[in-house]
Amino acid sequence: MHALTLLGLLPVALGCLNSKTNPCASFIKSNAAQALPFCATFTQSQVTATTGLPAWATNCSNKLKLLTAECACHYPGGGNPPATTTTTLTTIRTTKTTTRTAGSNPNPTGVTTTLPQSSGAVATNAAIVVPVSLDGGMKLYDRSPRVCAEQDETGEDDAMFILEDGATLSNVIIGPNQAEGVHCKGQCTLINVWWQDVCEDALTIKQNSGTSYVIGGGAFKASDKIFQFNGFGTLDIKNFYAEEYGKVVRSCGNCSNNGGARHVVMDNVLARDGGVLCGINTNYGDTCTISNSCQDSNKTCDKYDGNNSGKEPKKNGSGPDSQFCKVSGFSTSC
Ligand SMILES: *[C@@H]1O[C@H](CO)[C@@H](O)[C@H](O)[C@H]1NC(C)=O
Ligand SMILES: *[C@@H]1O[C@H](CO)[C@@H](O)[C@H](O)[C@H]1NC(C)=O
Ligand SMILES: *[C@@H]1O[C@H](CO)[C@@H](O)[C@H](O)[C@H]1NC(C)=O
Ligand SMILES: *[C@@H]1O[C@H](CO)[C@@H](O)[C@H](O)[C@H]1NC(C)=O
Ligand SMILES: CC(=O)N[C@H]1CO[C@H](CO)[C@@H](O)[C@@H]1O
Repeated sequence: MHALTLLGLLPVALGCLNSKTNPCASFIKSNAAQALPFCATFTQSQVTATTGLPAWATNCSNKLKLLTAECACHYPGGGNPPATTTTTLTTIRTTKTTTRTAGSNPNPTGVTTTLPQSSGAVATNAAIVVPVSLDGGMKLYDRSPRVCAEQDETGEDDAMFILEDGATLSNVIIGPNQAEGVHCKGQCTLINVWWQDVCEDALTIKQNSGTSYVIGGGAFKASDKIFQFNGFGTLDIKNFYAEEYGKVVRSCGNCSNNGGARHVVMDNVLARDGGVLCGINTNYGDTCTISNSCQDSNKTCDKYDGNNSGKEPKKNGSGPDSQFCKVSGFSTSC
C-alpha cells in the first residue's frame, strides 16, 4: 500500500455534509468517544495511510480529505487549541507537589498544587459520552461554543464528559468553557482529572448506591461546589487539590429524591482559599470522614437539615463531631 501523507492543517476545502443523510458526517457527529480522539490527532499531525485508519472510517470511504473536513465540522479546533486557551499551552509551568516535613502537622503529601501542562487541546460542541473508559493523555478538553453560564444551573447536556455506570475517566484537563464538568450516571472512577476553571460544578454524582472514586487531580475557581452529590452511597476522594472554591463536596440539600444517606470519604486532600470540605445533611444520616487533610481556614463540615421539597436547607451546626463529621489527621497550615 502506498504511504499517503496529509497535512492536517490544510485549509478545509469541503463544506460540512448533512449528518442526517451522510454516513461519514453522521458517524463523526454522533460517536464522539471514537471520533474525537481520532480527529484530534488526525487533523493535527501527518497521517500515513499505512498506520491504518479506524474501522469506522469506512463510513467515510476511507477518504482522508473527507475525514479531515468532517472532523473540522464537528470538532472545530480539532487538535488545535482554541484561541482563548493558547496561553495555557505556551506557559511554562513549574509543577509544585507537597511534601511532608518530619515533625510537621499531618499535611497531605504528594498532592500536586498546580494545573498540569496540557499536551494538546480538543474542543467539542457536545458532551463526550464515556461508556467504559477514556484516557485523555493530558489533553485539555473543552466545549466550543462556550456553554458555561456561571451559576445558572444547566444540565447534563452542558457537561464535558458523561460517564456511564462503571466508567473510568483519566488524565484530562477540563477547560473553562464547559458548564457541568463530569456527570457520573452510576459508579465511576476519575483518575488525575483537572478542572482549570469550574463553571457550575466540577462533578455530579448520580449513582443509586456503591462507591465512586476521585483519585488525584484538582479543581480551581469553583464559585460554588466542586463535587455535587445527588445520588447515594459513597464518594471517596484521595490525593486531591482544591483552590478557590465554595465547598469541596455538597450532598444535595433539597433534591426531590432526598431521603437516604450519603457518605463522603476524604484522605490526603489539600484545600485552599475556600469553604468547607463537606456540606452534609445530618438529618438523613450523611457522614463525612476526613483524614490526613488540610483546609487553610479550619473548615471541615457544615451540617444541614436537608429536605426534598426544594426549600433552602437550614444550617444546623459545623465542625467535627463523633457521628457525622469524623476528622483525624487534619491541619490548617497549607
Ligand atoms: C460506521 O462504521 C461503524 C463501524 O465500522 C459501523 O458499525 C456503522 O454501522 C457505520 N455507520 C454508518 C452510519 O454507516
Ligand atoms: C436548593 O434548590 C435551589 C433551587 O433548585 C437551588 O438553587 C439550590 O442550590 C439548592 N440548594 C442546595 C443547598 O442544594
Ligand atoms: C441539629 O443538630 C443537633 C445536634 O447534632 C441535633 O440533635 C438536632 O436533631 C438537629 N436538628 C435538626 C432539625 O436536624
Ligand atoms: C479548628 O476548629 C476546631 C473546632 O471546630 C477547634 O477545636 C480548633 O481549635 C480549630 N483549630 C484552629 C487551628 O483554629
Ligand atoms: C425533611 C425536611 O423536610 N426537612 C426540612 C427541609 O427544610 C425545611 C425548610 O428549612 C424544614 O422546614 C424541614 O424540616
